[in-house]
Amino acid sequence: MIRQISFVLLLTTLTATVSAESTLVPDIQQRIDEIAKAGADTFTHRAERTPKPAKYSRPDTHASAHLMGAHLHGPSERMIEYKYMNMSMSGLFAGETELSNAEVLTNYPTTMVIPERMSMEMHMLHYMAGWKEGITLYIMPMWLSNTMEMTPYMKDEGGMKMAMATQRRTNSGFGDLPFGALWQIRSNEEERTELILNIGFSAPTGDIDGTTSSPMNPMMQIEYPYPMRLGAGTWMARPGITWNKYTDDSSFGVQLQTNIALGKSDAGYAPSDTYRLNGWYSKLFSEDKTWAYTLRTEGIWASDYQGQDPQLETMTMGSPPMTLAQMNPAANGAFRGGQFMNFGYGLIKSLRDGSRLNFEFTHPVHQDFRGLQMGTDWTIAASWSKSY
Ligand SMILES: [Cu+2]
Repeated sequence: MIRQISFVLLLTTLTATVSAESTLVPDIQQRIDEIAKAGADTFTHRAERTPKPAKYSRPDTHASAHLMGAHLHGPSERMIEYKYMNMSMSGLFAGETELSNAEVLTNYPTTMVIPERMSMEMHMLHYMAGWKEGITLYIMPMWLSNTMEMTPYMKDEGGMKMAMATQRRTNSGFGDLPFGALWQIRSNEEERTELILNIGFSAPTGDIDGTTSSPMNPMMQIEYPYPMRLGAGTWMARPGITWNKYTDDSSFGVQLQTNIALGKSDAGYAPSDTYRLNGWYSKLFSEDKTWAYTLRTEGIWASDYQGQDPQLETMTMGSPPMTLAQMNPAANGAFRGGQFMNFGYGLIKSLRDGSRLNFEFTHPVHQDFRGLQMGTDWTIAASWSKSY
C-alpha cells in the first residue's frame, strides 16, 4: 500500500511540475540538429569521394550506454537499438565487508551453499518512435541469461562442513517488458537545456518459477534463487526524470530513474524498489565531432524484498529440516537491496550512415548490502543504434 501511495505522490509532484511549465519554449532538439548539421558540413566535404553523402549524428545526444530515457525523437522519426549488458559478480559481502567462505559458514551457521560467481547478461532490442512534438514512445523486449557458480557443503561425521565440487547453473529466457513514453516537459533554446519525463512501466513477462537441480541433491528439482530469476513477477512502475544541457562540444545530464513494484507476484513477494540517481558528462574529442567520451557517477538505493516466496523461504527439506533461504543466502529475500555507488567510463562513436556505437564500463566505488549478498565487480553496456 505504501509503495502505491508513494508512486501516486511521485506522479502528482511530476504532473505539478509540468503544469507550472505550460509555456513551452521552442524545441532544443532543433538547436541540436543545427549543431549536428554544422558538423555534418565538414563530413560532406570529407566524403566527396564516396557517392553517398555521410549522415553523421552528434554522438553525445545519447547518454552513457547504461542509461535510457534521456533523449527524444522528432515526430515520425524512429530508432532501433540493440544493447548488450553484462554484470559480473563475485564474493559475498555483509554490509560493506567481503567475507571469506569460512567466515560465511561461521557467521551464518545454516549456510550449506555459497554463491561464488555470477554473471547477468542482457540482450535488449530498444525501439523508439517519435509520436508528436515532444513525445516519444518506446518499448524494449529483452532476453536474459543468468549464470551462477556455487559451492555446496556437506557435513562429515564430526559435523564439519566439507566443500563439494563447485557447480554451475544457467537460467535463460525472455525478461520483463519495459515500455512507456518520454515527454519533453520543458526546453530552453537559449540555455540549451531540456527536461524529460519518463512515464514508464514494465510488464511481468519474465519467468520467476523456473526450476533446476539442487546443488545439494541432483535428484531434486528446486526453484531458482531470487537473483537467478528472469523477471520481477509483478508489474513495475518506472517513472523517471532527466535534465540535459548541451554546449558546442560537451553535454551534461542528471537523471532520477525509479523501478517500483506495483504489487506482489503470484509467488508471494515483491522485488526491490530501486531509485537510481545519475549524473554524467560527455565531451566531443575528435576534430570531426564523431567521437565522444562519457563520464558518469551513479547512486543506487534498493529496498529489500517484500513478502516471501514459500518455495524458498517456508518449505523445509533435509534433516534437520531447513529452508532454501537458510541454506543459500541468494534464496533469502531479506538479503536484498542496499546502497551503492558506481563510476562509469564510456565512448560513443557516430558512424557514416547516421548510426552510432555506444560503450560503457562501470565499476562500484561503494557497496553497502543489506544482509549477505554477492558483490558486483563490473558491468559493461554496448549498443548499436540507428535513427531513421
Ligand atoms: Cu532513441
